[in-house]
Amino acid sequence: MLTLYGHPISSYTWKVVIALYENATPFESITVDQDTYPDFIAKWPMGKFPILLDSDRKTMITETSVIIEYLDAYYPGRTRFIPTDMDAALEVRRWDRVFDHLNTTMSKIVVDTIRPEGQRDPYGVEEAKRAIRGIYTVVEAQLGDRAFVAGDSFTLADCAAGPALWYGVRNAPLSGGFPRISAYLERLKARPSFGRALKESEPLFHMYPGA
Ligand SMILES: N[C@@H](CCC(=O)N[C@@H](CS)C(=O)NCC(=O)O)C(=O)O
Repeated sequence: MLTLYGHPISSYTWKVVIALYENATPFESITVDQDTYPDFIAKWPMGKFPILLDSDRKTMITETSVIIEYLDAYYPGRTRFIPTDMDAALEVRRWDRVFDHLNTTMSKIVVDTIRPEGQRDPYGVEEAKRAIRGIYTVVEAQLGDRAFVAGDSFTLADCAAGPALWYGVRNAPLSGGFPRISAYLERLKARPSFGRALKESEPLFHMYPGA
């Protein structure tokens, strides 16, 4: 039995949930909230979610990229997240890293909006926006006429891309530029796995800062 500790509006949780939905992999979901936090933090004092517990294999996996590689290895399905060819696998991992940079950088902008007055960091926010523009530039060039970011099939990198871009464009808008990113995000949203994750987040979306 797989158990995922996460949160319905957390971008990194979406990344893993997308991978689980891709292959209809059964799992139990535990929302990290006031009630479950003590149990979660005891398991993973770093406090970063999601984390995945596998009771059959008596193991706990953390870090979303590793969780998805784990699913690909031990719970494989129709969608394979890491290509078997080494060069292709490196490309997938590389773009996964780029989108995790986007995800983490974007969250600096979000967190700044909920900081107490006097403790905001306008310089850090500008720096984050500059970094995100650089990420958009490399992603736009990479997409070319590819259907997915690392080629013709949906992989780990696309699991990372959907949530990072979805939140990214809300906090650092594409502003009419980056047409390939815009079209790519629409393709990702139309994918049933991501569409389902988005739909399920709706009841709690009011919790998102600035929603
Ligand atoms: N590198 C981590 C990042 C996970 C992460 O930052 N998750 C956010 C939620 S979307 C989180 O735990 N935020 C709470 C915190 O940083 O205290 C991963 O890929 O799993």
